Amino acid sequence: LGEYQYLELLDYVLTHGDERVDRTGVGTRSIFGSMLRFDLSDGNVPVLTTKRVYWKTAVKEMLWFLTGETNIQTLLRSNVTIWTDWPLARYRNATGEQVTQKDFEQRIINDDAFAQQWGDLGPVYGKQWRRWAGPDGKQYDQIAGLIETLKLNPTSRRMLFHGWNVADIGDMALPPCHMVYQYHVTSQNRLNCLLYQRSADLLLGAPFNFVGASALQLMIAQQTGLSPGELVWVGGDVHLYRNHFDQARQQLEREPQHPPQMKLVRHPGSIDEYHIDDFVLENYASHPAIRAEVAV
Ligand code: DHF
Ligand code: TMP
Repeated sequence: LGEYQYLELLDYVLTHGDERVDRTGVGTRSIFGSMLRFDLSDGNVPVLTTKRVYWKTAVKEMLWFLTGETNIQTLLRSNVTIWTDWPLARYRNATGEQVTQKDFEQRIINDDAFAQQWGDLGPVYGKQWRRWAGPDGKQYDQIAGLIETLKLNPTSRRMLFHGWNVADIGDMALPPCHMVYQYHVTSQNRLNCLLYQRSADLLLGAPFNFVGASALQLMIAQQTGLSPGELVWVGGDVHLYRNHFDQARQQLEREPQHPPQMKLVRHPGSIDEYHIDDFVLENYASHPAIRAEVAV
């Protein structure tokens, strides 16, 4: 069961992680290099059961990446607040105004000019995935290219898309964490995905990344006439923040349940036409949510 692998990793980082100071100043225990494998072939998806995971939020985030947008306005309009902290910190630093998160979010939602000035994360995921700018000024749609290759040449070893656009890193609110997605088709027509994540907040971020990658794998499989296979997750710097240790211990005391199944209830004509109501999660029996602060 994939969730046991996750819990084992959580336990390992907690007990053997290298203690260090990180960019955020919070401090982490960290290990370098790990792999988790999740089997999606029987409909199961890695939505953790040892705590409640807000899977719809993670799927909405993935759908937002696919639109190519980088402004949090559309995310906020769909009630997703997980990216607010970074534009908010920037706004507070620039203006010295101690606006509350709620007020800031309302302003982004209602005031387009304000959103344009303060709500953009820079050329992050959506921009690089859908509109990577070449030196010639041409824009490259990596997702469309991937789907085309999956259909025309599924034995290709070049089926991937990448977020790490070196020239743009300096303009991003955060350089991409989930960075490379590579795909592979088996002789049984199963679509595998390997996600390379250079930096993983194991308690808060990673569970969302498993859900986002799974949802994407389901969509791409549907669009290419394949069935989902394995999701292989590879982490670079895999860490637990100091203020997440108690939450990790609490989670480790819980018994994992059978994973839920994610289904697509509609077959849209293209990768660009999915919305959140196309996803249902069945048999999700989870332990209660575990609250944790995100390090900004
Ligand atoms: N920075 C850090 N330090 N860790 C992250 O995981 C992270 N993730 C980012 C951006 N920067 C980050 C984007 N993804 C949450 C989950 C994912 C995410 C950002 C935040 C989060 O706070 N999750 C909570 C609340 C979920 C909700 O309110 O819907 C959780 O309990 O899962
Ligand atoms: P870094 O850029 O200094 O590595 O900080 C990014 C932090 O955010 C790090 O703790 C990893 C975490 N993170 C995830 O785990 N998943 C995500 O999807 C994102 C955006 C960030």
